[in-house]
Amino acid sequence: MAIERTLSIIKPDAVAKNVVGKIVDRFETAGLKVVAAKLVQLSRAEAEGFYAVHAARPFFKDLVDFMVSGPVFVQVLEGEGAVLKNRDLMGATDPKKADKGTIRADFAESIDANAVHGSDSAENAAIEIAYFFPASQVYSR
Ligand code: IDP
Repeated sequence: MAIERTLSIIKPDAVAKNVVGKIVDRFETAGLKVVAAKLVQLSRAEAEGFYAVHAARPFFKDLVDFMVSGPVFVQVLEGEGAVLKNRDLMGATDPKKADKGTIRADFAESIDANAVHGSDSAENAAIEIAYFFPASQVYSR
């Protein structure tokens, strides 16, 4: 399988719960490497831009309100099949439906406050990574 990169965001609920390290440990244990990372307070415009694909959805305002409610930990993960591997580690969008042992099953409260974001395709990963990090701040290793 090809070496890929994916964008991961540890959302405000998980940052507030002080489980950033525990979540990063899941990625590292699964063989993914952190090749860029920062803690950032998103502006409304940044959150709206990031989730623009969901702008017409009924939950859009709640989603943006939540994403600006506190700092998020944004990182680029690199490794074999990183996009799918991250999605498997995250679990289903609704933590009630997420498989046991996944990040959302273990750390998320609800479909709104669901601990993590992960790119859903290699194409979207490239767009999402560029949204947060210039190429010079991604350190392949
Ligand atoms: P994903 O994060 O698992 O890829 P998406 O369908 O891309 O899920 O939705 C983006 C985010 O929007 C979700 O992580 C969740 O926080 C929020 N969301 C999705 N569906 C709903 C919903 O039905 N109600 C409330 N929030 C939702």
